[in-house]
Order: sequence, then C-alpha cells, then structure tokens
Amino acid sequence: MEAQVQAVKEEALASVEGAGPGRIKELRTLYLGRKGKVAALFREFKDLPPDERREAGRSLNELKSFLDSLFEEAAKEKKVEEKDRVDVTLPGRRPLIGGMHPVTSTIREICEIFLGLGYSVVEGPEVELDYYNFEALNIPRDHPARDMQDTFYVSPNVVLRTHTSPMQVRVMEKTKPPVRVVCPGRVYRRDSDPTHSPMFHQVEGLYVDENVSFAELKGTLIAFLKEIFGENVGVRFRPSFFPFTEPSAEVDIECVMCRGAGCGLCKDTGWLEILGSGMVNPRVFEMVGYDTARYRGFAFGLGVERIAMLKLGIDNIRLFFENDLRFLAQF
Ligand code: 2NM
Repeated sequence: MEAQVQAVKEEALASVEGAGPGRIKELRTLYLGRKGKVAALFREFKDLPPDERREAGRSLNELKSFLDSLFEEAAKEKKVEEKDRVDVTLPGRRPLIGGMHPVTSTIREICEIFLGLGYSVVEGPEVELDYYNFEALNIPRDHPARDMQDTFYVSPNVVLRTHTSPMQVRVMEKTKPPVRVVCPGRVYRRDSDPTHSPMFHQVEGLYVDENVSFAELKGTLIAFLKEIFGENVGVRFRPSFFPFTEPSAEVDIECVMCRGAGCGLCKDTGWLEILGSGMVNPRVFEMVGYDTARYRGFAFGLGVERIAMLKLGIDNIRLFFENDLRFLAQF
C-alpha cells in the first residue's frame, strides 16, 4: 500500500507541472474525485488485513491532504501568472493630451487682433488699490459700482479689481502718449447666475494720442468684431454712460443665433450687447497728468466669457470653471 501511495504522489506532482487552470481542475477530479485514484486506494484499504490498516489509513489520509493542497497551490499560482502576463496584442493606452482652455484661446485670439493693430499687451495686479480701480477712473465715492454688493473689499483701500482698466491707469502714469494697450485678465464682482460668475475675464483697450476721434473708435471696434464674428456681422453703437468715458457707447452685434430675427438669446431684440466703449473722460487724463488740451483717447472693455459663450454656443458660464473634461475636451 505504501508503495502505491508514493507512486500516486509522484505521479500527481509530475502531472501539475506546466498544467493550465483547466487541466488542474481535471487532475483534481482524476485524483480526488468520487471515482478517482485516491478513492480507489481507499477501496483497496478495506480489504487489508487488520494489522496493516492503521499504518495504511494514516498514509492514505496524508496523501489526500497532500493532493488537496497540491492542486489548490497549483491553481493559485496559475491565477497569479495569468494576471501578471502582458498581452502584447492589446492596443496601447493613449496618454491624455491637454488642450488650451476656451477662455484662454479666446483671450489669445482677441489680443492677437489688437497686436495686429499696433497695440501692446500688458498685465497687472488683481488685488488693486481703490485709487486705481475707482478714484483715478472718475468713479466717485457714492457710485453704485463701489457698493459692497458689487465689489470684493480686501481692506478699506484695497479691492479685487472689478475691471482691468486700473492697469491702463498705471500704464498712463508711466508712459507718455501715444499709448496703445490692451489689458487682459481676471476680474471680480459679487455676481452669480447662469451668465455671471464672481470671477471672470476681461480685455480692455486704450488708445491715446493727438487727434484721436470717435470715428477711429468705431472703425477699430468694427474691424475687431468682423475678425471675431465674421466679415458679415451687423454692428450698432448705442449711446451709454460710463464715469471714465464721455461720450460713451455700448456696442451690439446682430444676434448670432437668429441673425437679427429675434429669439430667446437676444430677448427678441435681434441684437446682443458685446462691449462698452467711449472717449476717455478728460478727468481721467488730468489724474494721470496728461495734457487734456493736447491728447484725446478712446477706450473699450469686453467680457471674454460672454464672447466665448456666443462664439461656441454655450449657455452657462459655470461650464468654464468646473474643469469637467467632458466639456473641456470639446475645444
Ligand atoms: C469699458 C467701457 C468704456 C475703459 C476706460 C479706460 C481708461 F482707463 F482709459 F479710462 N479703460 N477702459 C472703458 C471705457 C472700459 O468697459 C466696459
């Protein structure tokens, strides 16, 4: 009996060598199944003379548990091997490639147009003195724009800039005309709904020289809007008011959705407000030390997200700031 047990043991050991998971299962049945080799030995065991049974019984039970763990270990090893194997026929994993944020590409596009018209691009602080954000722009102490409702105050004399014009004041303080600059950047206002975000981006432009006229303001802004929205875009100028310009004009373009027919986007007017502009108020020039008899200028300001939303057909400003790749990867 002992010799038979040894033989089965060696045979089993040799059989698992190199066997796949399916084969190991088969081998298990072949050795440990109801009609298997171990069961056959147990049947022989019954016919042994009583004095041999004790020894043989121990040996058989040992064989059984040996085979049990042999097949179990072999199956486990197989699984690990499969998991760690590299399937060289699988297609490779493509790395995610980043792209430019639509707000950034819109800022670039806007600045590029003004660079072509001879303007420089300048950037400045987002945390700004009340003086540059309001005072120097002829926005008086009691102006509604200064209200705590609209402006983030850092301290009584320091604010998060509500527009990028304070940077233009800084440029004028340091530079004699002619001045041609555009100022892109983040601005902050206490405002939040589908088309307003407490942080958004502006580009403001300034042109100062002798004999700058309102006709040049119109020509420049029409040329700009044609580059951005296409040669055939309709443009109109409406009288408006800003403390830092006089006269002031709001500029509309024909609705990009209904082309002037009237729809939900343009509230049935056929027109969309796109930027603010005007001839720089001489009081602003006085504050930066420019000779108001000699110099005139025009200025304008626009919201970058608004332009990007109209160009790309986006109806909620939040989408720009949620960093959802399902949105961002479309651009
Ligand atoms: C606007 C509308 C009109 C503006 C004025 C100035 C400055 F510094 F020259 F006074 N910068 N930007 C301006 C004028 C901005 O935004 C709607």
